[in-house]
Amino acid sequence: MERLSLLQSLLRAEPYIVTALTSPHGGTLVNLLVDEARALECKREARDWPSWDLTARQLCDLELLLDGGFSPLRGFMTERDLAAVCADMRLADGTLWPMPITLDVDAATAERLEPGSALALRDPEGVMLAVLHVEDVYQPDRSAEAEQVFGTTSTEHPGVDHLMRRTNPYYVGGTIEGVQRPQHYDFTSRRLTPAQLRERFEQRGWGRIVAFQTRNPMHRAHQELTLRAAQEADAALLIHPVVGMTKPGDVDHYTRVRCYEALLETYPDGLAELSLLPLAMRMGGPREALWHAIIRKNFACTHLIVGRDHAGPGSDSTGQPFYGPYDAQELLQAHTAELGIEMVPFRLMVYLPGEDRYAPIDEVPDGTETASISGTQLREKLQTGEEIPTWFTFPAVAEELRRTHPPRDRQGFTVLFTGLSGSGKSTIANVLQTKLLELGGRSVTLLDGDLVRKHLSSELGFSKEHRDVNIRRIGFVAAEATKHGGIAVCAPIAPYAHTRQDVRDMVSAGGGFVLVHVATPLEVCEQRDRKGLYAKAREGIIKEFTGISDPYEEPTDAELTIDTMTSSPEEAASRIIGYLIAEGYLTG
Ligand code: PPS
Repeated sequence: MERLSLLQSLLRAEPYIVTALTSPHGGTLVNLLVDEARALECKREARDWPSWDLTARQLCDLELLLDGGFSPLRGFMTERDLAAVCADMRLADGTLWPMPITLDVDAATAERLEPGSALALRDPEGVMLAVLHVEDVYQPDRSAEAEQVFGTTSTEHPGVDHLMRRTNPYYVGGTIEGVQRPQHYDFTSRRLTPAQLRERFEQRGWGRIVAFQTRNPMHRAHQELTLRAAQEADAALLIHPVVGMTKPGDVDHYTRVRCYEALLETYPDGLAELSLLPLAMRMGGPREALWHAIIRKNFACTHLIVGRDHAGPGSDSTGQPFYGPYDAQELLQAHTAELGIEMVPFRLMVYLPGEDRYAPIDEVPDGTETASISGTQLREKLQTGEEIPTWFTFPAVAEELRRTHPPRDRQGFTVLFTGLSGSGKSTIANVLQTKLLELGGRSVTLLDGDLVRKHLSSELGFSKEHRDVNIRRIGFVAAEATKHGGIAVCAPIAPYAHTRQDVRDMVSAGGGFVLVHVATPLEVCEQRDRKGLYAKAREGIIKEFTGISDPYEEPTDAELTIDTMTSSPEEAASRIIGYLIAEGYLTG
């Protein structure tokens, strides 16, 4: 679509203020923020409207909608647009747009909405950020969406996992009026909007700009790649890392930004700019690469570097990659003309120790010695405190990573026991706590099932919903203790696999996580029946009893399985200590 006709259609379709900025850089930029008078009016009117507190993902999406990073979108997708995007990577009007941008809400909120109504969108503190003028409310087919967008329904894919497990059941489509931008307090001078970046490029006299997208710390290979790309494209360089949401388990953005700032110092003067992108990635591989290109065009870039497995989630648990390593490059190639931004494709960069330089793997003659350090290998080096070679990364970057990733024996960890009532969890947890205290040097928090229910979760029952809340509370406390270098030993039944996974995710962000399955069979627990609960459960006096009238999902991901028929509590605790020493969490 031409700039002028897009601008006309934007203004014609809008009953309220939508400004559009045309710049020599990038295409037409949508700006959904209204002026002060209208913002005040919206806030006043909103007293009678339903409200929705935006999730972390939705906050990221809203910010890019408001500032025009998602131009030409003017709101969250209607059912028609979503169907077209899923099927053809296009909006219903034919504009190329590969990624669903939807607002998911719960049933209670959906019930209060209909076409023509307004929804106040608020940040987690309740500050109103925007109005959504509702066009439709619909229930999406999330499996079909997963299949079409990500090419799989496997929840091992983080984008699918988010869609299937963390997305509310209703979507609300409609246009947006922005009242205020989401507030950030970190690295504020580095968070340039598309309009600000356009201005910056103009000030610097940059006409050709190649963007580098990343969600990882940057090392020498990345610097070499970006320098080569800038040279090839005869362009200046924008290092444009994602600081919204990335793949679970990634290095946190605070650490990464300090790493990027250290690296920026090593670029030739006047060549590179660093700006932070508040994007929530979906890890959608080729489709996501196309999306990244559209976003970078909005941020006034003329080129985008696309390397190996761009925005891909890697492989599933069987080692099968979700996308081919160069699928993203192929898809972008096919759409270059329509995109209006060029791709600079790159192969994997490898180090040539004999020549002390980096080169793309396809330019390395057969038989040449090469070296590289994978993300997993780097994590291992950080965990063990092993030296990180200077050919791999700049010392200042390594130093930043060490500050937030101390070796494992200085990190906190959580041991989560799971097993049926009466399986022996509490007894082993108590022995483990005592042994850990005997070793000394760390604080230990014991979160036993019964104790937690007495104090932290005293108002909860045993419905699925309540059990989930209970386990997430335990996970929250354990994650806090772990993050601060302590040890949490938890012993609830934790019967559901997905809630255990949530605890694993919460804890792993700040330290180690060990799941221990106390696998005492139901018959044995029932025979022991130390508290007389099984008898009551069989008589129906206690409802929803795990193993009798409520399910127990056996873990398939436990680090350790304890058989209480063949080992005593002391032996079980010793085995766990042995595991913790072997994994580097404790020194022997
Ligand atoms: S859960 O599912 O993880 O939230 O359960 P948890 O917090 O560990 O609580 C389990 C203890 O509560 C007692 N109890 C029950 N267990 C299972 N199902 C039902 N309906 C139930 N009602 C009471 C029981 O004593 C459990 O203690 P343990 O130590 O596991 O035997």
